[in-house]
Amino acid sequence: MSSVLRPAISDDTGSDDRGEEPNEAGKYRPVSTHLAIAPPVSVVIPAMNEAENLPYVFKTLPAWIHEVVLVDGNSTDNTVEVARELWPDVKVVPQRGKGKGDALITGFEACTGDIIVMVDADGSADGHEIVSYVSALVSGADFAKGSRFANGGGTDDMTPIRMLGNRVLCAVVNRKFGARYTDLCYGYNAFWRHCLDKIDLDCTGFEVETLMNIRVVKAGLKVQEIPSHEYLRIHGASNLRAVRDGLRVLKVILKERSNRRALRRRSHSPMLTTSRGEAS
Ligand SMILES: Nc1nc2c(ncn2[C@@H]2O[C@H](COP(=O)(O)OP(=O)(O)OP(=O)(O)O)[C@@H](O)[C@H]2O)c(=O)[nH]1
Ligand SMILES: [Mg+2]
Repeated sequence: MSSVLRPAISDDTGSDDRGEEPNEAGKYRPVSTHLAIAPPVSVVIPAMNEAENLPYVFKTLPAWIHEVVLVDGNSTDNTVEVARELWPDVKVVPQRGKGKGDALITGFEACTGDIIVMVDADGSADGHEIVSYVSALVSGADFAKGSRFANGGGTDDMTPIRMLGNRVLCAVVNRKFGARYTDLCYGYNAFWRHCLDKIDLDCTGFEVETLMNIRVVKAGLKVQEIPSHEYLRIHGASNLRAVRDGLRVLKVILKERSNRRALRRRSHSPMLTTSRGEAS
């Protein structure tokens, strides 16, 4: 049996169904009558004027998650009030700068869980899928990457132009970075917190998911794709602009590629030595 998946606590005394002592069992969050999970799971929700959609988002979040961190992008509707009403323990973090990337980076810093799940606030993501992401992580993956195009996934929310752009950019990333992704620009992903140290995120906009997907490959992390269904945004308009944001994604790909080349050149060039033969 895995060291992190254990039978759930079966009675009020806290002893599990093997009669073990409660001190250890108490750390596990019951998922079902036969399954519990040990690592605390934080859910980060970037939200900008999503008050009308939040009821649909929170409704699907599992009760066993450790915390919800909502990053508010200076909403002018009552996003924050609605979030507090729906999830009284929600941790609301005001955004420092602008853009979804900035919001996510801010949210990740505020998380206290070992596992972090990114969920959009427009009602397009089904929180019931979180258990699939978490299962992949506790089974050995570092990064569980949602995919609308892996077998079992789907989308109701992509225009043909966005689908084409995503496919082309995904092919470029696969070719240039040796990945085997079926999706590139998707906001539903999960990872162990330690990944953040290895990918050192530094971007502001919708290119954030692409940057993460490239850097996890460059860092040699173990990535597993999770089939996911993207539903239609329920209320309001998308903040994404296909051409503007597509170009930002392309720019990130090219920049990461040239960084990689520069690194390779540096590691292949003979070490410079001083006149006394010391490495400089
Ligand atoms: N805090 C914050 N959240 C943002 C910002 N921009 C977008 N978001 C949130 O990021 C999530 C994804 O944004 P969407 O506008 O739905 O973009 P998308 O999912 O790529 O596009 P659609 O599929 O058309 O909905 C939503 O929850 C937005 O509220 C921002 O600048 N700040
Ligand atoms: Mg959306």
